[in-house]
Amino acid sequence: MATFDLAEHPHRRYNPLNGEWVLVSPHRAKRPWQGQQEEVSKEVRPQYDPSCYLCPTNERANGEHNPDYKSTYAFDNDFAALQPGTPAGTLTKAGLLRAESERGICKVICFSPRHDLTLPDMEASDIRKVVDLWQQEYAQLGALDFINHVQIFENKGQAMGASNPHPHGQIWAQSSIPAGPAKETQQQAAYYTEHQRSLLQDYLELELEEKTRIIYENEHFVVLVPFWAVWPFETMLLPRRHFQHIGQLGEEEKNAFADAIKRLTMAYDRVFNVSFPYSAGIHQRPTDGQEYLGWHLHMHFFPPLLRSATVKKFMVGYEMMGDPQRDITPETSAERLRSLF
Ligand code: H2U
Ligand code: ZN
Repeated sequence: MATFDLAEHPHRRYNPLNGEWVLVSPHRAKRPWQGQQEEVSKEVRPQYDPSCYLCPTNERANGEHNPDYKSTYAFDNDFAALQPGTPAGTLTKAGLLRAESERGICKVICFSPRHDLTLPDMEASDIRKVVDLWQQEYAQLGALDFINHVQIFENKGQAMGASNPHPHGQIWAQSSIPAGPAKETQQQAAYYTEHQRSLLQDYLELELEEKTRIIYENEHFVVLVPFWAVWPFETMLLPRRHFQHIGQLGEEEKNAFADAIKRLTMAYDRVFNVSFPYSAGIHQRPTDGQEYLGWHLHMHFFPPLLRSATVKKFMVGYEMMGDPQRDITPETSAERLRSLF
C-alpha cells in the first residue's frame, strides 16, 4: 500500500469554520486542465441603458426614479424577501410543524453608475467606495433593534441567477441569524473559548507557512483557496488582523480590501476568458449586541464554473444526499489562479 497522499488519494477534508466535510477525489482529475480554453466574446454593453432599472435616473418597478447618482447608490429592494413590518407570530404543532414570523430589510446596492462595468473593471478607488457603503449599511442596519444579522452579498452573472448585469449587490438584514453564519459563529466561539485565539487567524498562519493555497497577498488582506473549498474556484479573502466586523476596518485596510477584491475578480475573469460568475458575501459577527470575540470577518467567493465558460459544477446526486465533492484539488486550483494574477 502506498502512503496516503492528498494529491492522489480520495479523502475527506474538514471545514473547521462550519464543521462540515468535503469529499476530494483527486485521482479523477489527474490531468489538471483537460478542458479546452475557448475564447468567449465579451458582451458589449452601453455605459447607460435606458431600460435598466439600476442605471441613474431610470424608473424602477415601483415607479420610483433613481437619482442621478455618481458613485454608489443603495435603495430598499422593491421586491424584498423580508419586510420590517411583519407582525410577530409563531406556529407549532407537536414540535414538528414549526414556523416563526421573520422581520427584516432587503436593500439593493449599485456599485457604480456605469452599466457596462463589473467589479474587476472598476478602479480600486471606486471599489473602495463600495466598501465604505457596506460599512455604512452594516452600521445603520445593525443598529436597528430588530436586526440581528446583516448579510452583504453579490450574485454575479446569469449563471448565478442575477437578473441584471448592472454592477450591484444586495443586503438582507433580519432578526434571526441564518444557518451558515450561525454555524460559523458556533465554531469560532468554541475555538476561541479553547485557545483564546481566532480560528481564522491561526488558520491563516498555517496557510502562510504552507503557501500552496495562497493566491494573493497585500499589506492587510490575503486571498486563498481554503483547504476545505467545495467549489472548483472557491476562494476566501482574509484580513491579517483579527476583528469582528466591517466597522472595524481602518482606512488603509479598506483600500487593501478593495485592492484584493479587484485583483481576485480580475484573475477570475482570466480563468475562462469570460466575465466570471460567482456568489460572494461577507461573513461577520451578528448585530444582536453580543461581543463575539471569536468572530473573524472574511469574504467568501463561490464561483459555479468547473471546466469552461459554460460547464458548471452541479451540486447534485451524492452531494444532495451526502456531502459536497470535488475532483480538482484546492491546491491545483490555487496554482491555476495564482498564475492568473
Ligand atoms: P439580483 O442581484 O438577483 O440581480 O437581484 C436584483 C434585485 O433587484 C432583485 O432582488 C430588485 C429585485 O427584487 N429589483 C428592485 O428592487 N427594483 C426593480 O425595479 C427591479 C428589481
Ligand atoms: Zn444599468
